[in-house]
Amino acid sequence: MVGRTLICTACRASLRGVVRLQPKRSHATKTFEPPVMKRLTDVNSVYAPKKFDDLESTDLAAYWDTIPPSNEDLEYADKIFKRSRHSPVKLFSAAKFRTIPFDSNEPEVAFIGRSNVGKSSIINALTESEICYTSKQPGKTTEMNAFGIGGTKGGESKIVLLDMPGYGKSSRREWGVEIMKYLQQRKQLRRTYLLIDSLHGLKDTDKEILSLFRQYGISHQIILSKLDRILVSKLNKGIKEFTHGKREIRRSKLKNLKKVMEELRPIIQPIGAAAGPGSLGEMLGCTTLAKLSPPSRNCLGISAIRWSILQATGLAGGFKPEIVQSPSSPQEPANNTITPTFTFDDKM
Ligand SMILES: Nc1nc2c(ncn2[C@@H]2O[C@H](COP(=O)(O)OP(=O)(O)O)[C@@H](O)[C@H]2O)c(=O)[nH]1
Ligand SMILES: [Mg+2]
Repeated sequence: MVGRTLICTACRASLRGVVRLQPKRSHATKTFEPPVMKRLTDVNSVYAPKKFDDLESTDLAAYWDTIPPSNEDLEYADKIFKRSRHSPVKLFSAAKFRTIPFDSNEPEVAFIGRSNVGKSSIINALTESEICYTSKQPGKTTEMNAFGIGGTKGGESKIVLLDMPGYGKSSRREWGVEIMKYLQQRKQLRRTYLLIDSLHGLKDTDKEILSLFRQYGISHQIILSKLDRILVSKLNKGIKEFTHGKREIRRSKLKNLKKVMEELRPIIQPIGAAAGPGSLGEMLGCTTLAKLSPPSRNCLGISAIRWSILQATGLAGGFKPEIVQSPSSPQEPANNTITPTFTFDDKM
């Protein structure tokens, strides 16, 4: 009873006209909102886990030197990669660089990384298909496999995705030789995506390949794969809950992912001209185990990778490259180069 004043009912009734002891009940239920409660709600929405469907493009990626894609950009990218009767299509498999068809016109992007890092699974997720063979056992992809996407009836594919044999466990030396030939000499190659397992981080072999990229000026970007492994609360136990349960990610896990990316940045973008051109200042992350709700059903982070591929191949924003045909041989593009339809004269 300490601190409380007791007032008899009669006095209370007479006092009500002079001092408002308590808000009228009808008034209280309609408009009275305790300010403290409101603040708590705000705090909760800031700290509450993020639902898969509420994730923003910057949640699973770092855009240090580039502009994050808008929702319209991501929708556009999803449309280009939409599965159809003509997309994806398998174009070729080659164990040797010299056996790859040299006269193709489509821009290419390649996926490389250690065995089992998830290269084939990412291509399947990008193409909404099972076109690539995936396996728990490392070393199962033994050739360079090319898949075309965005094709139409009677029209060739817009972009070619290359699934490469992995390095590291169960890999073979000659695969590395052929892959390096492809990366150094393929004129159609626009960007190489190096996959890093988000849980294991950069291994020595990854660092070696990064230094080769810089040495030979090969345009490259990092993708952190298997994000589920660092976004779940309890590894293994939490994975089912993550993919099929609440389908949400704790804010602390998202913050930790940003930290992982920041720590990798000085290694993938070493400072100094002598180091050579580093990775693109944009790091993407994805997991092929967790999907958005229908109708999208995209794996987490996949749309951002699609948008990045469109940018790498010059297909973002409706840019249409024109293939310059050599007059002497109409079958072959001159120098295999793609030239934009751009003119310097001012006649409009
Ligand atoms: N936890 C987890 N496992 C994955 C993910 N993507 C692929 N895997 C598994 O990793 C293994 C290797 O995948 P694969 O795509 O064949 O790797 P590749 O050797 O780099 O082509 C397979 O057992 C996949 O099911 C992912 O996002 N999260
Ligand atoms: Mg594979």
